[in-house]
Order: sequence, then C-alpha cells, then structure tokens
Amino acid sequence: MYRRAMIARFRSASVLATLPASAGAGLQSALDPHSPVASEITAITWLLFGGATAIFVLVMALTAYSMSAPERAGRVLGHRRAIIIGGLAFPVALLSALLIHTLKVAGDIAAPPEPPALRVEVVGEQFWWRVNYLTDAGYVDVATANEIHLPAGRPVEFRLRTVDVIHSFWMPNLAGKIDMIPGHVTTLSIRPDRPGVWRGQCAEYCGAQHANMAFLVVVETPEDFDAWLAAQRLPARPPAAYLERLR
Ligand SMILES: [Cu+2]
Repeated sequence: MYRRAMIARFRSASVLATLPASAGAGLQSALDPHSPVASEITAITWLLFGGATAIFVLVMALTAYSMSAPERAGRVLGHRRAIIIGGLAFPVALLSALLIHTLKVAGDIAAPPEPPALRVEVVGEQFWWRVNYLTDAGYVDVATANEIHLPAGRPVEFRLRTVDVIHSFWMPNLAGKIDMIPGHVTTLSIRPDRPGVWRGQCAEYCGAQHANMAFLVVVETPEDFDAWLAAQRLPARPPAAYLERLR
C-alpha cells in the first residue's frame, strides 16, 4: 500500500508519469538486484542466510537429541574428538572460508571493472540530494534534486560528498550503502542492467527530517537518457499556466 502511494505521488509530480505501469515493481529492495554489484551483495546475503539456517537447524537437532537421550548424547557429543571437530575445527574453517570469499567480493565491488561512461556527483544536504552530472573535465553540466537519471547498461561512477553531516547513500536495488563523510569524497561504481525506477534512501540518521531524505533512480535506455540530458541543458521555461495568464 505504501509503495503504491509512493509511486502515485512521484508519478503525478514528475517525469515518472511517462513510464510504464510495471516500473514500480521491487521499488526498494536489496533482494531484487539490478546491477552486477547489487547481485554480488544479494548472493552473499542468501549464502549467509542459508548457511546460518543450516547451522541453526543442526544445533536444534543436536539439542533435541541431547534432551531425548541425555546419556548417549553425552557420550557422543562430549567426546574429545566431537568437541574439537564441532566446536573448533568446523567454525574456524567455515568462518575463514566466508572471510576469504567476502573479502574477494568486496575487492571486486571496490575496483570498477571498466572506465565510467558517466560521472555523477551526489551531494547530501540536510535533508535532500543535489545531483550534478559532470562533464569529462569535471565541471557541472546539469543539476537536479532528489531524482537521479542513469543510462541502462553503461558504467556510472558516483562521486559522493556532503556539505553538512554524515549521510549514507543507498540504492538497495543497485548497490550497497556508502557513507558520505564531511571533508571526503567517496566513490561508487555501478552498471544498471535494465531500465526501471527504484527508490533510494539516506541510511545514516542525519537529523529530524532524515526519514524524508529519499530519492528516485530512473534508469532509461541510453537513447532516452541522452534525450533527457539534452532537454535538461535547455534554458528553463516559464510554466504553461503562467504563459496562459499573460495572454
Ligand atoms: Cu541523511
């Protein structure tokens, strides 16, 4: 219900009115990834969830066994070899394997696989997002607020900074959280896999209006994105209603 209300609110107020009805499916979900980085994070999530569930079930089964046959369980589970394998070797081997795997994935996520086709600077401000599209030379080409347009299938580099307190930039469908730290520029590289609309949110409590610090990510075909960018470069025009009144 909330999601429908959110989509309706944004649709009525912005360019989203032109998007197909299916655009809002999985609007804000880390379990519905739409970039290689987000897919890797989701895979780790399921790996940890599946592994933790298997260990929980195993421990519950051993607990039930111990309660139903305490003497026999005491002999089997209390044996020195069982304690070394189950209490020491198993957790050390498992946690080490997980550590190596997650470090490798974290390295893949941090190192952009390809040079960016687009650089976007996002500035966190209490309590909104300034979005600057940068030229190759690093100057601001076009600026928007609370709405990020991206081309599908093209690598994008975000340069993230803040002008006041710590914020955290989070697009659950497209990437993990990344903090915006005063005095620092952090970077994030993604490649959205298909057109769609997703919602992002500040993930670091930053003040009274923190919960309202949200934004939309509109991923379009490269042709639509180029057309949108070209339209944004045009000088602002007065609203139609205002022109009507002048007639
Ligand atoms: Cu914030």
